[in-house]
Amino acid sequence: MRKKLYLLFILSAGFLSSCHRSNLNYNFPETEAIRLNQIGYYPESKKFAAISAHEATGTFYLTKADENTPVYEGDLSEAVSSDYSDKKTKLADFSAFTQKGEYRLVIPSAGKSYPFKIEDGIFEELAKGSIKAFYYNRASSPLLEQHAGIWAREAGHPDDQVKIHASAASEQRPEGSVVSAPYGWYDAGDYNKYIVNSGITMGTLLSLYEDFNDYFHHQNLNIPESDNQNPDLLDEILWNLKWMLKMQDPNDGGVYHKLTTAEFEGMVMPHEATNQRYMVAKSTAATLNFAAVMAQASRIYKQYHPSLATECLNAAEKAWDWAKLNPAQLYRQDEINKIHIPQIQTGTYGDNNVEDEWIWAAAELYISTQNISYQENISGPVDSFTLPNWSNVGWLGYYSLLRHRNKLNNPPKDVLDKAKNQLLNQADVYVESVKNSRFHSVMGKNASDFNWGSNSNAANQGILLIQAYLLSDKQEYLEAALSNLDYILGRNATGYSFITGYGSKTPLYPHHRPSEAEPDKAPVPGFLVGGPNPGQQDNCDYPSNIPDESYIDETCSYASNEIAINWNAPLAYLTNALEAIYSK
Ligand code: 9MR
Ligand code: 9MR
Repeated sequence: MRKKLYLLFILSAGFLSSCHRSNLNYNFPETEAIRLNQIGYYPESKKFAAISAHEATGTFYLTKADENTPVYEGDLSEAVSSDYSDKKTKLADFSAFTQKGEYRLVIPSAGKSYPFKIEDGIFEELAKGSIKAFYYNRASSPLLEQHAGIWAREAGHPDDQVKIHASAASEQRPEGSVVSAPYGWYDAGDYNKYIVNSGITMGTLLSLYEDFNDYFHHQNLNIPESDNQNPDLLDEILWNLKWMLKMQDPNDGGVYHKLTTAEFEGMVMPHEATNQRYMVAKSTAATLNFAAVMAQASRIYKQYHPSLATECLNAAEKAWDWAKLNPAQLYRQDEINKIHIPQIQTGTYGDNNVEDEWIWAAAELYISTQNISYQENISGPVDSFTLPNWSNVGWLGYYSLLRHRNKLNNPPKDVLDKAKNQLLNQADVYVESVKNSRFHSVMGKNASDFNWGSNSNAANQGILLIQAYLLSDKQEYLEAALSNLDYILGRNATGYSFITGYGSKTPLYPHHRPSEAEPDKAPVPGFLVGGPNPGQQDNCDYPSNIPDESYIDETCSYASNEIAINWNAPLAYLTNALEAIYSK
């Protein structure tokens, strides 16, 4: 039985102070065994903590963070087992406690948790930080102290002298000719810029703006453009958009796969990473990602930068035409390296199936132009729902079609109905899976949730649930989305809050060159690390092979502890969407 002990304390201030002087038996040592959202909870939302079953029995308590007096107590759940290990957890449910403040959770057999808050706007700072992270990864710009604080740094990578690699040579732009493609965000812990991964990243951020634009008219990120009249989110996205436009060959509309050094640079600051950069091979996947992003951007920026919006739409149509003529230009780095020098060893983002890219590009072009001829490429049967990732973007297209369903010329009713059904069915599956989950989250139901960048799966599942909420208004979808943010912020098998600088136990050694190159500083904040990945492709010394524990906070570990723009974008979506919804 839960007892609302705190009600007693408001009866008399004298009772409260004498109570907290005498009642020392809740003063337990802090333990990381109690897994909870290390930032906190909304007053009205579900609140759970988890603990491994053998460490916990009986009753749990909530105390104020700086006092040892219990304000709430409850019973731990029965042990919940895992489908892919013999580990069990018990859950503490304190959803009924809604008093604002700062607390700790105490389990006498284990200790007391990190402090956490119950507040309105609990994720407001994190929501900003998740977007500000993109600013910190800007290429071609110094970061000034007034915006970047201790992470101020010199400009790196002007990218105004990029060489056309042999794989990208054309009549007008022969091998070795020089082009300019400045700006953009570094992809990840490395300094290269890849169009395919920019695709899903930009699509996710632009969709965040389309879904919640009101919210962004008040958000201040303290970036160099914060003083102008436009939403900071759109200013930040613009930094990468300007770069992407330069990745299109104006002569034929094809888009280069990436702008990169031949090999990864060392662990140095941006301005010290000065090796020659190349434009490498045009590809169908890059060109269709580009078409989708430019088409979506054209409708969003129309109000702010009309001529840029026109440029984007023209670029999108030109890219589409190139893809029609070159539908099977897959990016095969091994093949390129057999015939060209220098060999290119950086990230491949090779995608052997571009069906989903056609769907996404067609959907965005159709929405922005209202030209029904694009329906040809989206009217095929919608398969079951598949979670978006950099190589699987079809559902970005369906999300957009559903978002604009009431504004379409001659809407493809059949496609829209199917997409809506499949989206809601998947959301129901996610809601169900929380019920038997060891960490009370959607994330982690299946061992297959844990791959390279697994934390982005948690965030992308959250996006699906927010889409379901927007279509249905059902609170349970919102709660399920929140359960995955709780997972990311510490209610998980590792005990880490996976975002640099946000939480009590956070990654200190992310695989991120600017963070590694200045080891005396805290890592650059606001970045979501990849997370548990039993693939362990980096051969670092992991503490566990169990899928949800296969994570190590070491710079060595690019397969579990790197950061990346396509992982931060869904984090930004999830946190900002929740804040936008809960602040209404
Ligand atoms: O730093 C690189 C990281 O961004 C990539 O995700 C990773 C996989 O492609 O590769 C990292 O670079 C490593 C390279 O692959 C092998 N030599 C050591 C490099 C730094 O750890
Ligand atoms: O996120 C990518 C992951 O899905 C792939 O399995 C992995 C190996 O190809 O590459 C990841 O992307 C990396 C990219 O290749 C280079 N920059 C860093 C990216 C994140 O680790």
